[in-house]
Amino acid sequence: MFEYAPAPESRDVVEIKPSYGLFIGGEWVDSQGTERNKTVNPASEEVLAEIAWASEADVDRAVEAARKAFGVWSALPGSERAKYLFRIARIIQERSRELAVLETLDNGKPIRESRDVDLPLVAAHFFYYAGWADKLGHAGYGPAPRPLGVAGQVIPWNFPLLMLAWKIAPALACGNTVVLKPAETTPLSALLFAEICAQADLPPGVVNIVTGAGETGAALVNHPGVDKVAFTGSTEVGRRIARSVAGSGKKVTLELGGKAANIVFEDAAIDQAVEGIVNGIFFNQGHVCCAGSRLLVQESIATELLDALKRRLGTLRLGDPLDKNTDIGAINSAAQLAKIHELSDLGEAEGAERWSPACSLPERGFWFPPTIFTGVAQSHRIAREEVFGPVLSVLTFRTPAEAVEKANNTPFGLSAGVWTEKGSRILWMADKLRAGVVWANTFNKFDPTSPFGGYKESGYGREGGRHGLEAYLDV
Ligand code: TXE
Repeated sequence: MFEYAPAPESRDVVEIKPSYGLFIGGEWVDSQGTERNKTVNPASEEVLAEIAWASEADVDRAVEAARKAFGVWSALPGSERAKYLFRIARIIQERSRELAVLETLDNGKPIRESRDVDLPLVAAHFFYYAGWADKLGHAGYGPAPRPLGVAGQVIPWNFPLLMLAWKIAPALACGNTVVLKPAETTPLSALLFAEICAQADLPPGVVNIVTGAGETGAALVNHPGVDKVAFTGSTEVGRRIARSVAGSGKKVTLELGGKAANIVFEDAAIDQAVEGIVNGIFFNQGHVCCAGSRLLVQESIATELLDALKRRLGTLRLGDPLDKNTDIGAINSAAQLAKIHELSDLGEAEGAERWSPACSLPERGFWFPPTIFTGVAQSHRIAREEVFGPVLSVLTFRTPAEAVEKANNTPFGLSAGVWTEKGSRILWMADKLRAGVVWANTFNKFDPTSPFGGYKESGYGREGGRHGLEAYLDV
């Protein structure tokens, strides 16, 4: 680590209330249950606010409000719905500094990422789906695409506002109404989004936000008034949801875990690949479902590549997420930190070799240094399970066929990366890799026009692009 001048973003740009209720039917209401939760800043463990935990009765009220609003919202011409979505997109842009700081405080991600990646993508998704709202009767959908009704949406903590945008923007564009539950450790940006809906004069009940833990999520997805379930989170909970709604007639999309291979061939541009590997696994502390958590490197360049990668890791700055120079922020929660420790310790116990650059961790908060494991076998749990942290497992291969075999040797199938200067090899690999997204000579690139989603245990359904609309329409 070398010396640098801190450049902290002001946390005063956002006002955080001491306590929050639920946003139901366009109003802030208290939860009917007595339980409340505290959300903390993972970089300091400071309590940011008290959050209501919605009970079954609260979920009931929210679904009722969404049902009532559905009649009005779905009957609006698409061009009218578009105006609301464009308005929301513009307010997000106007308030993006506030939203970015809030996201960083509640989640622990570096401000550079929330400011330059999350927020621009959030606004872009609302703009993109606003553009679709008046075109749904055309563009190959036939004469009568119909919204599904009330969407129950449950999202995780790694990209709180972006996951909200992925879910709410297409749902609303198609004429559905929404009850959304953010993750228990990162509710604040969704609550500020509720304020933005009110600021945009969105009709009451079109968007409802209920905060709470897994029980609230379960009450929502199992509610008989919900027509469509959209979930992003762990494979385990996704499985539970799929089981519990089976036979209910609800449409379901699940976006679950991943264990992506980032595959580097000997003819790749090494410097570019190193940047892609770093971005692939250390972006957002590795709290990314499509993170490039397995590096597959061709044996002939393994030493050279690893040396370059280690040199680059030595330049990463870990620390205050509000500092604009920070590359690696805080781990989102004590529970997630414990999971990263457990799997990493296991990696060592199973015989892999662990390496981290010299770096001091702040005393308070939840932190984990960027870490590389070499000598990893395919059977090691660290090579098979999602760590969801800044931990890279390195494996080697000799031939393209072996690379494909190893890359596909996982129960997941969300994403993959290929680094080579040979175009024909990119096409061949993209065809053979069982992954919903294959990036070539880049990684973690997102765009509202592109469908995203997994094969196998990574879930089903697609979000983003035209395909993302299909999850919210019946024809
Ligand atoms: O996820 P959960 P957790 C993976 C990652 C991580 C692990 C655990 O490997 O280490 O999951 O994270 C709500 N019915 N991913 O425990 O529990 C919950 O309140 C309905 C990958 O945080 O799946 C939260 O809003 N909802 C992933 C959301 O589900 C339920 C992102 C996700 O929490 C519920 C997050 C239930 N029974 C974690 N139980 C990705 N694909 O990006 C919980 N929830």
